Amino acid sequence: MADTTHLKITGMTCKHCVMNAKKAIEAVAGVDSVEVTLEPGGAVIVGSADKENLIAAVTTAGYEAELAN
Ligand code: 9UX
Repeated sequence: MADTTHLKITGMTCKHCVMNAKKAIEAVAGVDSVEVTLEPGGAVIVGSADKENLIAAVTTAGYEAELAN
């Protein structure tokens, strides 16, 4: 069953940051779709991806993430 994960993301300051975070999240196993917003900084991910893997991907891309739901 597809799960939805909401992340709060901090450290994104421009539209390219949003694209970087989106690509990083899309590369995580189990992600079906993702929308990333700059203001407020966040992401909504649909799929079966492990939540810690999602946070790790955003962190590796250079931003900070925490679960928002
Ligand atoms: Mo914009 Mo973000 O020039 O990591 S890409 S600040």
